Amino acid sequence: MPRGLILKGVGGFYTVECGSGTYECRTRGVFRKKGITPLPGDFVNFSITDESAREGWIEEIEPRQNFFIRPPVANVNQIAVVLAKTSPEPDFLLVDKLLVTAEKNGITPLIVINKIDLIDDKELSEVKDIYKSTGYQVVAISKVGKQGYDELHEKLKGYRTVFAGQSGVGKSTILNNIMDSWVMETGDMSRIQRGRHTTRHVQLLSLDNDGYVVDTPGFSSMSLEGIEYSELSSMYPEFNRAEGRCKFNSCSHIKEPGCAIKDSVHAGGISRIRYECYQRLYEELKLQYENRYR
Ligand SMILES: Nc1nc2c(ncn2[C@@H]2O[C@H](COP(=O)(O)OP(=O)(O)OP(=O)(O)O)[C@@H](O)[C@H]2O)c(=O)[nH]1
Ligand SMILES: [Mg+2]
Ligand SMILES: [Zn+2]
Repeated sequence: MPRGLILKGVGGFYTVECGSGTYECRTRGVFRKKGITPLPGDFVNFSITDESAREGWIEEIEPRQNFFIRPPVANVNQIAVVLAKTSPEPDFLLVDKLLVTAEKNGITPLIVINKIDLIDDKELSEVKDIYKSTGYQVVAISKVGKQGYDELHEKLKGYRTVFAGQSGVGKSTILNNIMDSWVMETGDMSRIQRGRHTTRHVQLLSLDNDGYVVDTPGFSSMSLEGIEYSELSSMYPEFNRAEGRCKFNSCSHIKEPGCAIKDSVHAGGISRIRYECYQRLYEELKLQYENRYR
């Protein structure tokens, strides 16, 4: 039975990509009975019912490495967190929520600084410095002259990447530019809609370098799910390196004396913005925990 990857699902039909192109597949009632809905990003085994019409049935869904509810997509292994230094003003807390979610799910984060045509080198360095000690990959890009896009294309190679971030940072613009240059011809390729309040189907776009990309609509807020406040610091990679040197073993890096994290913030090793987001998320998660039985 051929194995393929679901690119999208619309009205009970799933576009399944395999080595020889795409097939439009329906699903067996048995999935519905089990309460399983196939998602874009699912790897499936399918049977071909009509080769010339390229139609088939999805027979099996492979176990998922992970899945998101919003956007509904499975098996993502990279999150491109898009931000801009200006227009809109960056929401660093949202950026950290996305980065922490990536860490929690074992997904590689990629930081994409967009709209660099609107800022100078000094401002760009300021943003880069925030994430320097995280060790995360950073690319700086602009739609003007497609600056940095080749480097971005390179970073997408071999990954299934979901683009996420605040509304207006330019995710759809980036996806459209990527589509113009690097998307494989698979069926209908309607352009990604811009602006707010546009409903559309989540779709994996197949790149020419074994990469896949998914756009998401922006959001103004997001809550962290399934993370304990006590494990938050382990999701800040730059904290992990300094952690052993805190005076108290159980240091939460909030109020304790002799905290190596706070020392590092003062010395400029760890970014103050990252630390302040940590503090806010810690308090938020602690409150969630304390109210868990209410
Ligand atoms: N100056 C400049 N403007 C950009 C750049 N990229 C995107 N924009 C503009 O930013 C605005 C928002 O872009 P979108 O691509 O719709 O942003 P989005 O992140 O998809 O927004 P949502 O779908 O609401 O989440 C548009 O007017 C774009 O033209 C860039 O590199 N430079
Ligand atoms: Mg958009
Ligand atoms: Zn500490």
